[in-house]
Amino acid sequence: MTPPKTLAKTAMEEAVALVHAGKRFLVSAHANPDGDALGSMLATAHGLRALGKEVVIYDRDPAPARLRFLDGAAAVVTKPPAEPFDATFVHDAGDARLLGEHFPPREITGPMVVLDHHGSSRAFGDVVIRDPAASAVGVIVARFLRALGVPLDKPIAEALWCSLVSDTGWFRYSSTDLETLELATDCVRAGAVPWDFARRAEEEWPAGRARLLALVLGTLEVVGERPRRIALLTLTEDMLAQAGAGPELAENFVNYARGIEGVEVGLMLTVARTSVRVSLRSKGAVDVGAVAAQFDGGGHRAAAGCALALPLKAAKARLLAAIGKG
Ligand SMILES: [Mn+2]
Repeated sequence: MTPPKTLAKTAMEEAVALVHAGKRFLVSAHANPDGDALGSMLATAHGLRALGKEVVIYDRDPAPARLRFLDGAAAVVTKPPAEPFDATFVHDAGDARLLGEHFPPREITGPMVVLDHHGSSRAFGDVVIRDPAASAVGVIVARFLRALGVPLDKPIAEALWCSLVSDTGWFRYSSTDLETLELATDCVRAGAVPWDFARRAEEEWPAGRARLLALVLGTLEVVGERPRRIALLTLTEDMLAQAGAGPELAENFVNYARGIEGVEVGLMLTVARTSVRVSLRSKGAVDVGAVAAQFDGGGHRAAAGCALALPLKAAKARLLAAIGKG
């Protein structure tokens, strides 16, 4: 039996219709954009411009310095735009709070289209294209651009490549699937050069990152018994000052904690004045997204984040208890 035809449009069709109906669009992503947020929003922006649309890219924070070589990355504006748009495309955010406190109001944004791959309990947006199985938001943007009939050119391919490698850990996490690898092939075919990107994004760190890593690794604690061990790293403001580094240089340090034999969950705790920011990484047995959600944070099964308004010692105890039960 053929299923009954419905008149309801899919979210993808609604998003495509908004593009065709409009002229001027806002493109955005979560604050402190990472490689997936930046790459996916740049790819959407390039795709909309290829269709002759006017695009403003806004984020609360600028592109990370190491990714500013990407076409369009330096043009991300951090001052909230004040002129109205026909629609707004938001990337990699399952919670409107992640967009930052100054995100433009509805009168400015127009209808909000959310392209995201987080399982979200705080969903927002008028049109939501969500796929928690997508390895990166770039995969969803590629589907969107295909639906719009925009071919991959070199700037789009480089932006999507950035998104893919950032969220799959260079194609090694469990989310890496055929669609990811086929899209990666398409990106290379369209002009993305893997070593060019890797060299500029990952082989040109300021020396302060190495100095900071040395200090942070000195804090390593491993607790619990195999195969349910938990490894913790701690980053303090003193360490940043001593290393002459900003907190953005600590990106992915948490992977050193997870990458220890017998460890199931790696944590990095960044101590601020009144709270502790936590990055959580799991090898798969523990759902750290659910752990982070207990503390009003979020993320994925294998990678998540949250903040606890507690002193370091108390924050550690709460986290270890939550993971023990997880
Ligand atoms: Mn992402």
